Amino acid sequence: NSDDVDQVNYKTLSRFVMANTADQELTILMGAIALACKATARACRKAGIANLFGLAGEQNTSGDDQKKLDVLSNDIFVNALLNCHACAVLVSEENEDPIIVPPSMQGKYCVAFDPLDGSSNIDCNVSTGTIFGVYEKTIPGPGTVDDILRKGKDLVVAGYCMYGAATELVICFQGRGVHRFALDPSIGEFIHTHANVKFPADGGKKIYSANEGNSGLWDEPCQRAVAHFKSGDKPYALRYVGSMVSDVHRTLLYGGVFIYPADKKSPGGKLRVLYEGFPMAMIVEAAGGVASTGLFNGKIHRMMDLEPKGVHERCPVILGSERDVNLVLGFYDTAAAAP
Ligand code: P6P
Repeated sequence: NSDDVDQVNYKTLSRFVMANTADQELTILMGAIALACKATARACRKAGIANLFGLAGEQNTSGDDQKKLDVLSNDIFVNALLNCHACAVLVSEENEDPIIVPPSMQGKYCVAFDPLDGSSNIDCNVSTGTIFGVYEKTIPGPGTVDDILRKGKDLVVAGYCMYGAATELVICFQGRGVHRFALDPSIGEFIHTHANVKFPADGGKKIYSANEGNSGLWDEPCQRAVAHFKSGDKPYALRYVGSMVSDVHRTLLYGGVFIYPADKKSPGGKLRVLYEGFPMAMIVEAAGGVASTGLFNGKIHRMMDLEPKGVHERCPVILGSERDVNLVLGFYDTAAAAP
Protein backbone atom coordinates (compact mmCIF):
# COMPACT_ATOMS: atom_id res chain seq x y z
CA ASN A 1 0.00 0.00 0.00
CA SER A 2 1.04 3.62 -0.26
CA ASP A 3 2.82 3.38 3.10
CA ASP A 4 5.14 0.85 1.51
CA VAL A 5 6.44 3.45 -0.92
CA ASP A 6 10.10 3.80 -0.12
CA GLN A 7 10.62 7.23 1.46
CA VAL A 8 14.39 7.15 0.99
CA ASN A 9 15.45 4.90 -1.86
CA TYR A 10 13.81 6.49 -4.93
CA LYS A 11 14.49 4.22 -7.90
CA THR A 12 14.06 6.96 -10.48
CA LEU A 13 14.49 6.77 -14.23
CA SER A 14 17.65 8.87 -14.08
CA ARG A 15 19.17 6.46 -11.53
CA PHE A 16 18.30 3.54 -13.85
CA VAL A 17 19.85 5.30 -16.85
CA MET A 18 23.03 6.18 -14.93
CA ALA A 19 23.34 2.55 -13.84
CA ASN A 20 22.92 1.28 -17.41
CA THR A 21 25.09 3.60 -19.46
CA ALA A 22 28.39 5.40 -19.04
CA ASP A 23 27.33 7.78 -21.79
CA GLN A 24 26.51 11.17 -20.24
CA GLU A 25 24.89 12.39 -23.45
CA LEU A 26 22.46 9.47 -23.42
CA THR A 27 21.68 10.23 -19.78
CA ILE A 28 20.91 13.83 -20.70
CA LEU A 29 18.81 12.71 -23.69
CA MET A 30 16.70 10.37 -21.53
CA GLY A 31 16.17 13.23 -19.08
CA ALA A 32 14.89 15.43 -21.91
CA ILE A 33 12.53 12.68 -23.12
CA ALA A 34 11.24 12.14 -19.58
CA LEU A 35 10.66 15.90 -19.17
CA ALA A 36 8.68 16.02 -22.43
CA CYS A 37 6.61 12.99 -21.37
CA LYS A 38 5.81 14.62 -18.01
CA ALA A 39 4.85 17.91 -19.66
CA THR A 40 2.70 16.07 -22.21
CA ALA A 41 1.03 14.05 -19.45
CA ARG A 42 0.24 17.31 -17.66
CA ALA A 43 -1.23 18.80 -20.85
CA CYS A 44 -3.41 15.71 -21.41
CA ARG A 45 -4.61 15.79 -17.80
CA LYS A 46 -5.63 19.45 -17.96
CA ALA A 47 -6.86 19.44 -21.59
CA GLY A 48 -10.55 19.61 -20.69
CA ILE A 49 -10.00 22.48 -18.28
CA ALA A 50 -7.60 24.42 -20.46
CA ASN A 51 -9.71 24.09 -23.60
CA LEU A 52 -7.04 21.99 -25.34
CA PHE A 53 -9.57 19.65 -26.87
CA GLY A 54 -10.70 20.19 -30.44
CA LEU A 55 -8.81 21.05 -33.59
CA ALA A 56 -5.85 23.32 -34.00
CA GLY A 57 -7.14 24.19 -37.47
CA GLU A 58 -4.10 22.67 -39.21
CA GLN A 59 -3.27 19.30 -40.78
CA ASN A 60 -0.17 17.08 -40.28
CA THR A 61 1.96 15.42 -42.99
CA SER A 62 -0.45 12.49 -43.19
CA GLY A 63 -3.35 14.84 -43.85
CA ASP A 64 -4.88 14.22 -40.41
CA ASP A 65 -6.53 17.18 -38.73
CA GLN A 66 -4.10 18.25 -36.02
CA LYS A 67 -5.55 18.60 -32.56
CA LYS A 68 -4.34 21.17 -30.10
CA LEU A 69 -2.71 18.50 -27.96
CA ASP A 70 -0.99 17.05 -31.04
CA VAL A 71 0.59 20.40 -31.77
CA LEU A 72 1.38 21.14 -28.13
CA SER A 73 2.98 17.74 -27.45
CA ASN A 74 5.06 18.04 -30.62
CA ASP A 75 6.27 21.49 -29.62
CA ILE A 76 7.15 20.16 -26.15
CA PHE A 77 9.22 17.26 -27.58
CA VAL A 78 10.97 19.33 -30.25
CA ASN A 79 11.83 22.01 -27.70
CA ALA A 80 13.16 19.52 -25.12
CA LEU A 81 15.20 17.55 -27.68
CA LEU A 82 16.65 20.60 -29.44
CA ASN A 83 17.78 22.18 -26.18
CA CYS A 84 19.33 19.12 -24.53
CA HIS A 85 22.36 19.32 -26.92
CA ALA A 86 22.33 15.52 -27.32
CA CYS A 87 20.58 15.32 -30.70
CA ALA A 88 21.58 15.80 -34.33
CA VAL A 89 18.39 14.83 -36.20
CA LEU A 90 14.74 14.70 -35.11
CA VAL A 91 11.89 13.02 -37.01
CA SER A 92 8.35 13.63 -35.79
CA GLU A 93 5.04 12.35 -37.14
CA GLU A 94 3.92 15.98 -37.00
CA ASN A 95 6.75 17.36 -39.16
CA GLU A 96 7.00 16.57 -42.88
CA ASP A 97 10.79 17.01 -42.96
CA PRO A 98 13.45 15.91 -40.49
CA ILE A 99 14.60 18.62 -38.08
CA ILE A 100 18.38 19.10 -38.37
CA VAL A 101 19.75 20.43 -35.08
CA PRO A 102 21.99 23.52 -35.56
CA PRO A 103 25.72 22.64 -35.16
CA SER A 104 25.97 24.81 -32.02
CA MET A 105 23.40 22.58 -30.27
CA GLN A 106 24.18 19.26 -32.00
CA GLY A 107 24.78 16.01 -30.14
CA LYS A 108 25.25 12.44 -31.29
CA TYR A 109 21.72 10.98 -31.07
CA CYS A 110 18.86 10.90 -33.58
CA VAL A 111 15.31 10.56 -32.28
CA ALA A 112 12.22 9.48 -34.23
CA PHE A 113 9.00 10.05 -32.32
CA ASP A 114 5.23 10.25 -32.47
CA PRO A 115 4.52 12.79 -29.76
CA LEU A 116 0.89 11.88 -29.26
CA ASP A 117 -0.04 8.65 -30.99
CA GLY A 118 -3.71 7.66 -31.00
CA SER A 119 -4.74 11.30 -31.06
CA SER A 120 -8.19 10.44 -32.46
CA ASN A 121 -8.94 9.29 -28.90
CA ILE A 122 -8.01 12.58 -27.26
CA ASP A 123 -11.40 14.29 -27.14
CA CYS A 124 -13.14 11.30 -25.56
CA ASN A 125 -10.41 10.91 -22.92
CA VAL A 126 -9.31 7.46 -24.08
CA SER A 127 -5.61 6.77 -23.42
CA THR A 128 -2.98 7.97 -25.89
CA GLY A 129 0.80 7.78 -25.86
CA THR A 130 4.22 8.89 -27.08
CA ILE A 131 6.41 6.45 -29.01
CA PHE A 132 10.14 7.06 -29.62
CA GLY A 133 13.23 5.38 -31.05
CA VAL A 134 16.84 6.54 -30.58
CA TYR A 135 19.77 5.94 -32.97
CA GLU A 136 23.41 6.89 -32.38
CA LYS A 137 24.77 9.00 -35.24
CA THR A 138 27.57 7.15 -37.05
CA ILE A 139 28.26 9.54 -39.94
CA PRO A 140 30.58 12.43 -38.95
CA GLY A 141 29.50 16.03 -39.59
CA PRO A 142 26.15 17.81 -39.55
CA GLY A 143 23.00 15.72 -39.20
CA THR A 144 21.30 14.43 -42.34
CA VAL A 145 18.30 12.19 -42.99
CA ASP A 146 20.74 9.30 -43.56
CA ASP A 147 21.56 9.38 -39.83
CA ILE A 148 18.01 8.24 -39.05
CA LEU A 149 16.94 6.19 -42.09
CA ARG A 150 18.40 3.07 -40.49
CA LYS A 151 17.34 -0.54 -39.83
CA GLY A 152 15.37 -1.17 -36.66
CA LYS A 153 18.15 -3.33 -35.32
CA ASP A 154 20.40 -0.24 -35.17
CA LEU A 155 18.18 1.31 -32.49
CA VAL A 156 19.97 1.91 -29.17
CA VAL A 157 16.86 2.84 -27.16
CA ALA A 158 13.15 2.34 -27.80
CA GLY A 159 10.28 3.40 -25.61
CA TYR A 160 6.74 4.60 -25.17
CA CYS A 161 4.89 6.63 -22.60
CA MET A 162 1.25 5.78 -21.98
CA TYR A 163 -1.05 8.56 -20.79
CA GLY A 164 -3.61 6.27 -19.19
CA ALA A 165 -5.10 5.92 -15.72
CA ALA A 166 -1.44 6.24 -14.69
CA THR A 167 1.34 7.74 -16.75
CA GLU A 168 3.71 4.88 -17.49
CA LEU A 169 7.02 4.90 -19.35
CA VAL A 170 8.30 1.65 -20.85
CA ILE A 171 11.87 1.61 -22.20
CA CYS A 172 14.32 -0.85 -23.67
CA PHE A 173 18.06 -0.08 -23.78
CA GLN A 174 19.82 -2.16 -26.44
CA GLY A 175 20.30 -5.60 -24.94
CA ARG A 176 19.27 -4.59 -21.42
CA GLY A 177 15.67 -5.75 -21.30
CA VAL A 178 12.34 -3.97 -21.00
CA HIS A 179 11.67 -1.82 -17.94
CA ARG A 180 8.52 -0.08 -16.63
CA PHE A 181 8.42 3.27 -14.81
CA ALA A 182 5.32 4.83 -13.25
CA LEU A 183 5.10 8.60 -12.89
CA ASP A 184 4.68 9.73 -9.29
CA PRO A 185 3.12 13.14 -9.90
CA SER A 186 3.66 14.17 -6.28
CA ILE A 187 7.43 14.30 -6.88
CA GLY A 188 7.45 14.47 -10.69
CA GLU A 189 9.62 11.38 -11.05
CA PHE A 190 9.29 8.18 -13.08
CA ILE A 191 9.79 5.38 -10.53
CA HIS A 192 11.15 1.99 -11.68
CA THR A 193 8.37 -0.52 -10.95
CA HIS A 194 9.17 -3.58 -13.11
CA ALA A 195 12.49 -4.90 -14.45
CA ASN A 196 13.06 -7.24 -17.42
CA VAL A 197 9.41 -7.43 -18.46
CA LYS A 198 8.65 -10.58 -20.46
CA PHE A 199 5.61 -11.85 -22.33
CA PRO A 200 3.74 -14.54 -20.39
CA ALA A 201 5.69 -17.76 -21.03
CA ASP A 202 2.70 -19.64 -22.47
CA GLY A 203 1.72 -16.74 -24.74
CA GLY A 204 -0.67 -15.37 -22.13
CA LYS A 205 -4.33 -14.51 -22.47
CA LYS A 206 -6.00 -15.43 -25.75
CA ILE A 207 -6.59 -11.91 -27.03
CA TYR A 208 -6.40 -10.57 -30.57
CA SER A 209 -6.33 -6.86 -31.23
CA ALA A 210 -7.31 -5.54 -34.67
CA ASN A 211 -9.67 -3.08 -36.32
CA GLU A 212 -12.07 -5.67 -37.71
CA GLY A 213 -13.91 -2.89 -39.51
CA ASN A 214 -11.17 -3.30 -42.13
CA SER A 215 -11.39 -7.11 -42.28
CA GLY A 216 -13.19 -7.07 -45.63
CA LEU A 217 -10.11 -5.31 -47.06
CA TRP A 218 -7.46 -7.57 -45.49
CA ASP A 219 -5.52 -10.15 -47.46
CA GLU A 220 -7.02 -13.63 -47.27
CA PRO A 221 -4.44 -15.21 -44.89
CA CYS A 222 -5.16 -12.50 -42.30
CA GLN A 223 -8.89 -13.01 -42.69
CA ARG A 224 -8.40 -16.75 -42.12
CA ALA A 225 -6.17 -16.17 -39.09
CA VAL A 226 -8.76 -13.95 -37.38
CA ALA A 227 -11.55 -16.36 -38.31
CA HIS A 228 -9.47 -19.02 -36.54
CA PHE A 229 -9.24 -16.84 -33.40
CA LYS A 230 -13.04 -16.56 -33.39
CA SER A 231 -13.70 -20.27 -33.94
CA GLY A 232 -14.47 -23.07 -31.46
CA ASP A 233 -16.13 -22.96 -28.08
CA LYS A 234 -13.32 -20.97 -26.47
CA PRO A 235 -12.66 -18.15 -28.96
CA TYR A 236 -10.08 -15.45 -28.39
CA ALA A 237 -11.29 -12.17 -26.89
CA LEU A 238 -11.14 -9.06 -29.09
CA ARG A 239 -9.60 -6.01 -27.43
CA TYR A 240 -8.98 -2.90 -29.55
CA VAL A 241 -8.46 0.66 -28.26
CA GLY A 242 -7.34 2.20 -31.53
CA SER A 243 -4.33 3.71 -29.79
CA MET A 244 -1.20 1.71 -30.56
CA VAL A 245 0.49 2.40 -27.22
CA SER A 246 -2.54 1.11 -25.29
CA ASP A 247 -3.02 -1.95 -27.50
CA VAL A 248 0.67 -2.87 -27.46
CA HIS A 249 1.03 -2.27 -23.70
CA ARG A 250 -1.88 -4.61 -22.97
CA THR A 251 -0.48 -7.20 -25.40
CA LEU A 252 2.95 -6.99 -23.73
CA LEU A 253 1.52 -7.45 -20.23
CA TYR A 254 -1.37 -9.85 -20.88
CA GLY A 255 -0.24 -11.69 -24.04
CA GLY A 256 -2.02 -12.18 -27.35
CA VAL A 257 -1.41 -10.48 -30.69
CA PHE A 258 -1.82 -6.99 -32.19
CA ILE A 259 -2.49 -6.90 -35.92
CA TYR A 260 -2.56 -3.93 -38.29
CA PRO A 261 -2.15 -5.63 -41.67
CA ALA A 262 -1.85 -4.20 -45.13
CA ASP A 263 -5.26 -3.87 -46.78
CA LYS A 264 -6.77 -2.71 -50.06
CA LYS A 265 -7.05 0.83 -48.60
CA SER A 266 -3.43 0.90 -47.36
CA PRO A 267 -1.40 -1.69 -49.31
CA GLY A 268 1.72 -0.75 -47.32
CA GLY A 269 -0.10 -0.80 -44.00
CA LYS A 270 -1.00 2.25 -41.91
CA LEU A 271 1.52 2.36 -39.07
CA ARG A 272 4.81 4.17 -39.56
CA VAL A 273 8.10 2.27 -39.53
CA LEU A 274 10.40 4.73 -37.77
CA TYR A 275 8.25 5.89 -34.85
CA GLU A 276 5.63 3.16 -34.45
CA GLY A 277 6.83 -0.15 -35.91
CA PHE A 278 10.52 -0.13 -34.95
CA PRO A 279 10.30 1.06 -31.32
CA MET A 280 7.46 -1.36 -30.56
CA ALA A 281 9.29 -4.20 -32.35
CA MET A 282 12.46 -3.64 -30.28
CA ILE A 283 10.46 -3.73 -27.05
CA VAL A 284 8.39 -6.77 -28.09
CA GLU A 285 11.50 -8.76 -29.13
CA ALA A 286 13.39 -7.82 -25.94
CA ALA A 287 10.37 -9.12 -23.99
CA GLY A 288 10.52 -12.48 -25.79
CA GLY A 289 7.80 -11.76 -28.35
CA VAL A 290 7.80 -11.58 -32.16
CA ALA A 291 7.35 -8.49 -34.38
CA SER A 292 6.67 -9.15 -38.05
CA THR A 293 5.34 -7.20 -41.01
CA GLY A 294 3.30 -10.16 -42.18
CA LEU A 295 3.16 -10.25 -45.97
CA PHE A 296 4.82 -7.01 -47.17
CA ASN A 297 6.10 -6.45 -50.72
CA GLY A 298 5.67 -10.17 -51.39
CA LYS A 299 7.68 -11.41 -48.40
CA ILE A 300 7.24 -11.91 -44.65
CA HIS A 301 9.78 -9.67 -42.85
CA ARG A 302 11.09 -9.47 -39.31
CA MET A 303 10.11 -5.85 -38.54
CA MET A 304 13.59 -4.95 -37.25
CA ASP A 305 15.16 -5.91 -40.60
CA LEU A 306 13.24 -3.31 -42.60
CA GLU A 307 15.29 -0.42 -44.02
CA PRO A 308 12.92 2.54 -44.56
CA LYS A 309 13.52 4.80 -47.55
CA GLY A 310 11.39 7.65 -46.20
CA VAL A 311 10.91 9.05 -42.69
CA HIS A 312 7.12 8.55 -42.82
CA GLU A 313 7.19 5.15 -44.54
CA ARG A 314 4.49 2.74 -43.41
CA CYS A 315 4.46 -1.01 -42.84
CA PRO A 316 1.99 -3.70 -41.79
CA VAL A 317 2.39 -4.84 -38.16
CA ILE A 318 1.81 -8.26 -36.55
CA LEU A 319 3.33 -8.31 -33.07
CA GLY A 320 2.82 -10.04 -29.75
CA SER A 321 3.47 -13.37 -28.08
CA GLU A 322 5.44 -15.92 -30.08
CA ARG A 323 2.48 -18.34 -29.82
CA ASP A 324 0.00 -16.00 -31.45
CA VAL A 325 2.19 -14.20 -34.00
CA ASN A 326 3.41 -17.55 -35.33
CA LEU A 327 -0.19 -18.72 -35.49
CA VAL A 328 -1.04 -15.78 -37.79
CA LEU A 329 2.14 -16.19 -39.88
CA GLY A 330 1.25 -19.85 -40.34
CA PHE A 331 -1.69 -18.79 -42.48
CA TYR A 332 0.66 -16.71 -44.64
CA ASP A 333 3.09 -19.60 -45.03
CA THR A 334 0.22 -21.88 -46.06
CA ALA A 335 -0.97 -19.30 -48.58
CA ALA A 336 2.55 -18.77 -49.90
CA ALA A 337 3.09 -22.53 -50.19
CA ALA A 338 -0.25 -23.06 -51.95
CA PRO A 339 0.16 -23.88 -55.68
P1 P6P B 1 -7.51 2.71 -37.00
C1 P6P B 1 -3.66 6.09 -34.27
O1 P6P B 1 -4.15 6.97 -35.25
C2 P6P B 1 -2.81 5.03 -34.94
O2 P6P B 1 -1.74 5.61 -35.61
C3 P6P B 1 -2.34 4.01 -33.90
O3 P6P B 1 -2.15 4.58 -32.65
C4 P6P B 1 -3.46 2.99 -33.88
O4 P6P B 1 -2.99 1.68 -33.58
C5 P6P B 1 -4.01 3.05 -35.31
O5 P6P B 1 -3.63 4.30 -35.86
C6 P6P B 1 -5.52 2.96 -35.30
O6 P6P B 1 -5.94 2.95 -36.65
O7 P6P B 1 -7.53 2.60 -38.50
O8 P6P B 1 -7.93 1.43 -36.33
O9 P6P B 1 -8.24 3.91 -36.45
